[in-house]
Amino acid sequence: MKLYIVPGAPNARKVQAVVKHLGLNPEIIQKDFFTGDMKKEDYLAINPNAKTPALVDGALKLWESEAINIYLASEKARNNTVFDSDQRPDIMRWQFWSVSHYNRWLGDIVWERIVKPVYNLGECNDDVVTYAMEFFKPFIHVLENHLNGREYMVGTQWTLADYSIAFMEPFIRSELLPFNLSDYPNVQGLYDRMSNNPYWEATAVPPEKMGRAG
Ligand SMILES: N[C@@H](CCC(=O)N[C@@H](CS)C(=O)NCC(=O)O)C(=O)O
Repeated sequence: MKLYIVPGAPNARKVQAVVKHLGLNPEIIQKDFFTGDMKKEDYLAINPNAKTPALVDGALKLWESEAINIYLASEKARNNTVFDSDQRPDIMRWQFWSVSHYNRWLGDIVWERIVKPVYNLGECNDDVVTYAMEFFKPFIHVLENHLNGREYMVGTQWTLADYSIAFMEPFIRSELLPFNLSDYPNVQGLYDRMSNNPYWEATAVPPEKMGRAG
């Protein structure tokens, strides 16, 4: 198996951490975020969206981080708990909620307020941030309430749902964001636990290597 990643990129780390959690050992191929590497023809044949992560397993070319995590946990690892069969409906519910609601808007906010200015990719569009915040706020309240009295999104151990929700962990405490995480102590607790999750920690890269292949 080959796993294509951009070093430090949150969606790629989400899959890399699950790979480690499952004890899998695919060949890791680094793509560069800044040089148009993902727009080259050979990579577009793997992922026409020019994004990472992507997985190649024999004839299968799979993109979308959540789909890759489901594939790895259900097809490539035995006896794992991250995609426990009894809890699958609940785990998948939070994966879809993450993609379509929570991280859908948080991603826009992080992109405008942090990634663009910090990596010289253009000016922050504050209209986008205001619009995204209106949608994001009710969802972070849902998450705060859900995590009341819980350490994990589902059940009593790490599942794909936690990786799906908390993969913006490196950005979430930034002062550039238009909200304060400490206003949501239960959500903060999940990110704090994720930052100490050994599989997640093992996928971190130093700031100067973020996005750079090699
Ligand atoms: N929905 C996709 C998102 C993938 C994505 O946006 N990846 C980023 C890195 S975190 C990327 O490759 N961006 C390159 C670009 O947009 O040019 C997934 O979950 O796999």
